[in-house]
Amino acid sequence: MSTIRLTMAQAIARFLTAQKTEIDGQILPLFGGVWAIFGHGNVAGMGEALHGVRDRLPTFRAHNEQGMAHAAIAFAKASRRRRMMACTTSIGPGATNMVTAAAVAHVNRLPVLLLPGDVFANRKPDPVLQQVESFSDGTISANDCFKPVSRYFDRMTRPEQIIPALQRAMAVLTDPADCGPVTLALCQDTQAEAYDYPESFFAEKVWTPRRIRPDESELAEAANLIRSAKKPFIVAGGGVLYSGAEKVLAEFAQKHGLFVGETQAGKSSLPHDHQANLGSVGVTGTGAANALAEEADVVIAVGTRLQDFTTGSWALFKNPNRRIVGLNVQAFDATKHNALPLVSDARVGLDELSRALGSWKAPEAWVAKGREEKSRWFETAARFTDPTNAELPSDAQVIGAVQRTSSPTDVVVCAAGGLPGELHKHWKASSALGYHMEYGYSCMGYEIAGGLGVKMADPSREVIVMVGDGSYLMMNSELASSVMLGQKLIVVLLDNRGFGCINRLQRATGGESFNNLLQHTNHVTLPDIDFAAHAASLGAQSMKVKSIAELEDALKQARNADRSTVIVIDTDPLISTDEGGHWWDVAVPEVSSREQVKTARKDYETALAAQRVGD
Ligand SMILES: Cc1ncc(C[n+]2csc(CCOP(=O)(O)OP(=O)(O)O)c2C)c(N)n1
Ligand SMILES: [Mg+2]
Repeated sequence: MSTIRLTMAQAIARFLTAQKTEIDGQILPLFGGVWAIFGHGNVAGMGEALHGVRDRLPTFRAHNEQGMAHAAIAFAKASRRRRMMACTTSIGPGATNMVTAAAVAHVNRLPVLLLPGDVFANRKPDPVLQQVESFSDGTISANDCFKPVSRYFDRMTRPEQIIPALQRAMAVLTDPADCGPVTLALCQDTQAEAYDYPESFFAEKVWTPRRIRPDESELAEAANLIRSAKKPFIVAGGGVLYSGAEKVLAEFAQKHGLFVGETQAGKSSLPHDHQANLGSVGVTGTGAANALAEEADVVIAVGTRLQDFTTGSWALFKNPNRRIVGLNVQAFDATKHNALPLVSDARVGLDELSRALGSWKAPEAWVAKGREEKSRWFETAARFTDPTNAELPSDAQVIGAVQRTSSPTDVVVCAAGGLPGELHKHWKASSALGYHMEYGYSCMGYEIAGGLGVKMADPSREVIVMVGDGSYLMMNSELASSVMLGQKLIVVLLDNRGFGCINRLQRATGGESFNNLLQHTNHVTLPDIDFAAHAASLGAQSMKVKSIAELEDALKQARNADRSTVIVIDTDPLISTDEGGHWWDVAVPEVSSREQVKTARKDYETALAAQRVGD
């Protein structure tokens, strides 16, 4: 067996360069690059190794470990999980800064390879700078925080351990059902230690996605159930996009007379104007999709985790005889809420299901209802996004302006605040992956870093990041990275001077406006934050606009700009779209001295009665 003597860090770098993926017949590196912020925990080991492969595997310097991991996660999502990135950090704060991002990847089922530095395996210099010392357990380090938010976790204390560990890492990262974050904690001394690695370990490997085919009896049962349906309805989740099932879904819906509601992760599965697409479903759903969801007797849930925003906290699907077909690669999801599981890749599963259904079609009366609901919703929705002269426009009116100046291939990126709900209802996605919403973890601060990852995944598409003032203030530093890397973003920053959506939620649950909008906080001076000046200081172009008309002009200019551009607009914190949507379970206090809370509690108890448990 021929071997090559490398440090463990060099072996990791070399191994990563050998992993390939095939996309549309083209062989590409599986890893689009490595994000790195160095410290004593990785600069000598991983730093030296990454420098050695920089012509084959680029290293990108970020400003915040959470931000760089967000970029990596967004890159994987925008690449339909067919490409990914790695992230290396120092030990201690550099590592734990990345834990929240690990949770983002874990919840959203997105592959990312996290390589935090760790304490010395030989423990000779203990405690090293930034070491978290447990009084009771010598094996614990700061990196144990990654365990609950990693699909696979391992700690490298000997250089040869990386051989099985990387093989297991690849198995997880490329598995459509199990994929998510992999954390390999790299002890600092082990990174620098040499070993005679077998050459075969570094052989090129091309990964192609495994398409899980349905089990025959599950398929037959699902087809039987669907054939019995009078009011069938499809919920399309992120799995549709990851499997590349958009075309098959469109054909399936058309052939069998079915309508589709899209989840946040599933939005853009069908073009907005496809006859079967009723738009968003759930808490932030369109009136059309929710009207059908409420009555549906068979819900075909494709590639969705069925989180509360999709199921209206499990009160949306109101038909007492309703059954669910869970078409999912992951049995954990396929069997949720007593669903009839159809464990399968979305594309293959829909294709085979269609064959099994033959010429079966949903009853004409139900199809007619879907058509009517759709045209009614689009008339209703238009008035929320139409142009306005209002001094403080709503989020929806800003969305309208962005939509009017956008092109069909643009990607809109968002994650938290009031915008996700408004975008889910109103954004008209024309092409697959044109809507990139991180709404599994809805992590404030994902937006700009995520936008950067989306742009790196497909630089040919214009990436428009829509972000609230709260999210922007929480994390904006990868804006500087986007300028440095020449990866242009258009950022539309909606400044409503605080946490608008949580203030509205607080009021809706009977609370007093408290600690959300800046004006309702403990303060000596209310800051008048100049976001345009802030963005300019990070190297971006920026401007503040005073109206929707000015916004549209600025957006057109931004499209021609050669670097990231931030457009700031003041918005109304109190308005959101009051049409469509569904109840969401947010627990209201059982006792309170506030009359408003008592009233809200009564309404809450009434709403809870519609929540289904166990079926
Ligand atoms: C990291 C993180 N912390 C807290 C929250 C809870 N949260 C959700 S939206 C929100 C306010 C967002 O403010 P902003 O970005 O200005 O959007 P707005 O609500 O004003 O539309 C908060 C605090 C969260 N989603 N993520
Ligand atoms: Mg805000």
